[in-house]
Amino acid sequence: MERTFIAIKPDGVQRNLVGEIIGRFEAKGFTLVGLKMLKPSQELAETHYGVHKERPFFKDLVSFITSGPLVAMVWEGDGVVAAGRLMIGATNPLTSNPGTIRGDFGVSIGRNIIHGSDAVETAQSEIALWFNEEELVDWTPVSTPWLYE
Ligand code: DAT
Ligand code: MG
Repeated sequence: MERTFIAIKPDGVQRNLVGEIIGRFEAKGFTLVGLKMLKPSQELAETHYGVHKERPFFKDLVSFITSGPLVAMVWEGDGVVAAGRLMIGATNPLTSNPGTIRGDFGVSIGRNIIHGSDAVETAQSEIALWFNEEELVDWTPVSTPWLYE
């Protein structure tokens, strides 16, 4: 089964969107296999956003993401990486479709509530960066035969 890394950023936590966001992934039919709240270190944030190191917004992005607690999660399911990105919406909340998390709850690109891995390979490296193997739980929800034929 595919897995993706999802993080509710400090703005999503401060705006009390944790339950709403977890509820959307649960209702969709994905399985939560890892969950923790943490205030990420500078090093973790810089590694996570390493691909954006040369971008002008990098410094602000890292200081924002380390500014408060975030909720780090691993979700599992068929096609969860791409579907998670669809549920999250476009990077700029002003152009994210209504019905997406960013489209429904955000107005600013630097406060876009949530992160989701952009590809299966990225998901694997982000999960390994944020979680230890023993923090991830293998389990099969009783709803599985009602979600998958
Ligand atoms: P996404 O989070 O949709 O994968 P990304 O990987 O291009 O988007 O960028 C990572 C984060 O960096 C994004 O969620 C918000 C911030 N960001 C991206 N482009 C930005 C910009 N032009 N100005 C300010 N922040 C930006
Ligand atoms: Mg990205």
